[in-house]
Amino acid sequence: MIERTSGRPLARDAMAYVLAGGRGSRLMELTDRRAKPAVYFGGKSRIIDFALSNAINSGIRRIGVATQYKAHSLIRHMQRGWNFMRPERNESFDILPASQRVSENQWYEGTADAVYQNIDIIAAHAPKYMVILAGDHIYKMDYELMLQQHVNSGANVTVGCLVVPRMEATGFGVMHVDGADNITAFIEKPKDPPGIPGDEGMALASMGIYVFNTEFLFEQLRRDADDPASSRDFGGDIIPYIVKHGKAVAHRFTNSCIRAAEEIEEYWRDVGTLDAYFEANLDLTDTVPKLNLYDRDWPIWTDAVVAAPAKFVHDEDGRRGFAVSSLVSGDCIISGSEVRRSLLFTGVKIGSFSNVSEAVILPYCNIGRGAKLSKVIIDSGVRIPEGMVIGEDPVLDAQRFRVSEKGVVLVTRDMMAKL
Ligand code: ADQ
Ligand code: ADP
Repeated sequence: MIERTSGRPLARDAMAYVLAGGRGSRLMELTDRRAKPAVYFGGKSRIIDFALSNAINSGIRRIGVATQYKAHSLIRHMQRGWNFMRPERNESFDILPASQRVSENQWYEGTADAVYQNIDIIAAHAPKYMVILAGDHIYKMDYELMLQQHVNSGANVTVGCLVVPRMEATGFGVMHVDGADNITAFIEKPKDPPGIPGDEGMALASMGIYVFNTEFLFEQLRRDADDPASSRDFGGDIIPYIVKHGKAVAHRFTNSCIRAAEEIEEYWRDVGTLDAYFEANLDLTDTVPKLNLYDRDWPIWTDAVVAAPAKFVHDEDGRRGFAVSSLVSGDCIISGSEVRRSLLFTGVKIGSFSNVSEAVILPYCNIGRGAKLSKVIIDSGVRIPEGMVIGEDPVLDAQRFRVSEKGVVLVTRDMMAKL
């Protein structure tokens, strides 16, 4: 862990640019109606709140968010929850849907194009540094430390990276570094990822987050736009080019992840699949989770809806309603039923005689009397009929709902409507 140096934070001269256009198709029907960054996470947040909170908590006050795929839910969330920047203090929050600003018939082609098409808007804010972020990862990180390394090393680009098991690195940009963490090679999503010399079982993977000097970034984006062979992607085109022709430096996540209660939170998850999403949510039900949502020094901001307090009541027969090892949001009512190791988002109502365990239940769901749920993800607004059992019979579940590789059952309103 590197300590921050004193003086004016570099973050005040930076703009965070969050790429939030991807669908996240491995989340299946959970991203049928919303982009992956808009998917609910952790009891009351959405996935994008983590990158945005990191930016705010790092001291960044200019933020742009590029949206594309099914952006309505995401845009609504940001308008409600993230609209507190003050232009008179040189702060800004720009939502930048792919809006064919450069050419009449062009959506964002790749991640680099999602920045290129908004160069004029970024230039108007005149940031000295650009912090390019992915809107779909769960982690807590102080970008000021990455900016400091970027300036001190004189790099053209600084790439956030983490160490992952080599065979899990096929979905990442994988790099080699020298003794000073200069990146000497970068391969996007290799089929056979190269290991770390001396530690062949592991690989150094890009987190898909980058720091640039703004002028240098613009030069690269313009050069890339003139290259007909480019796919307009940071990981596929821009970063490999700079590694070859300039100075690219790796920034290790371990150096800037957040210290909470004297523990370093070296926690980063892509939550790209239903199983990873389910497990990362359930991680939070541990007595001492690896990701601390209760750290007042590094809060995860979100759209705070007006909601009545969560309530736990006896049913008419005196049966206790309770939840244990669970996160329960506002507007929830648990009546005469048991909830264990679960996350109930805003407005979930659970009827008597129900038994809920290992469940991620998104906002405004109704669980009917006597229902039995285990190992489930219930999408927002679903009504589970009285007495329905989910999570006990994999064959029946697979006929009615989506079952993940590890046996987690996803239930959506559309699936329920077809029963
Ligand atoms: P991927 O994970 O494949 O690789 P990619 O699909 O390029 O990521 O998306 C990166 C981010 O950009 C996501 O947040 C996504 O929502 C957003 N996005 C994708 N297409 C977009 C578009 N057209 N417009 C706007 N936003 C868009 C990247 C890097 C790898 C790195 C991993 C780490 O390329 O090198 O290892 O991230 O997860
Ligand atoms: P997302 O879940 O991504 O926001 P939707 O608009 O499909 O996208 O989900 C919201 C669901 O929750 C809808 O069924 C909607 O009726 C319900 N909902 C949202 N806000 C409220 C609210 N304040 N009170 C009651 N129901 C709500």
